[in-house]
Amino acid sequence: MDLSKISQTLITGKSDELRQLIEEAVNSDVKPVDVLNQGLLPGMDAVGQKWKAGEMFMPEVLRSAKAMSKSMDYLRPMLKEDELGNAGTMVIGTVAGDLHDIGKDLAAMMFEGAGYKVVNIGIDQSNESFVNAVKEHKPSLLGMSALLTTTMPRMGEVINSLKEAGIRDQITVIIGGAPVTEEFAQEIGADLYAPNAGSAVEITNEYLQQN
Ligand code: B12
Repeated sequence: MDLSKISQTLITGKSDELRQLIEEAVNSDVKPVDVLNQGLLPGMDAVGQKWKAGEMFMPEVLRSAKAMSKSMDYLRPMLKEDELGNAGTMVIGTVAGDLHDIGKDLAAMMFEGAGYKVVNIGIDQSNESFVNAVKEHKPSLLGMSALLTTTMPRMGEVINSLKEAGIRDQITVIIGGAPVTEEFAQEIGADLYAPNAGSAVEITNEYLQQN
């Protein structure tokens, strides 16, 4: 099945049609993780680009985002079936002042699919909430997302708070979000940066194998 149809339908935001296509794909033995990686993720990336280029407007973007969420609700239980085993716990959230969660939720889902127990603490999370969540859930991995250049500095602050609490060394920190870069990750002392949700698990697993 041509999974680019799924990308195209996601861009149009037609939830029912999209659901039908996803069901067809899954029923014709396409792996749910491929529906996500080769259908939905490229579609959502295109939505971001089209909005930036002025080819899509906010109501359309939101329609696509809603269709993406609904598709995620449908796919999530199936991705869990793909689990490779118990890879550990991950805490993930969007930093304070930032309400964007589509990319963060996609990253969370990819880690779930790879066998992590994911504790998604949501959007607009204070530095303290991140530290408290790490203390409470004792994850091996902490993921932070920021979509605004103005909220990116919160990531460095969370890392500093973790150091102050004496727990920085117990976890691997991975950051992401459209404005985030590898250089920025190094600057603030994060362990890892992933440019997209699709590559995040691979980057993490490679790093964990070497460290
Ligand atoms: C959808 C959207 C919104 C929606 C968010 C809905 C939601 N539930 O998330 C709404 C309408 C609420 C919104 C609001 C605003 N937005 Co907005 N938004 C976007 C938009 C169009 C798409 C973001 C998105 O979902 N992309 C699709 C996902 C799949 O991509 P992604 O988030 O980058 O995630 C991928 C990777 O980055 C990575 N990733 C992301 N997080 C993480 C975390 C980890 C741990 C890892 C490993 C990977 C990872 O994996 C993901 C999948 O591959 C972007 C444009 C863009 N090109 O990014 C603007 C954009 C981010 N928004 C912008 C702005 C300015 C705003 C507002 C200030 C607008 C306003 N004037 O009110 C507000 C701010 C609200 C706030 N306080 O946060 C600007 C930011 C500019 C900047 N440089 O700071 C952008 C870039 C648009 C632009 N070109 O101007 N927005």
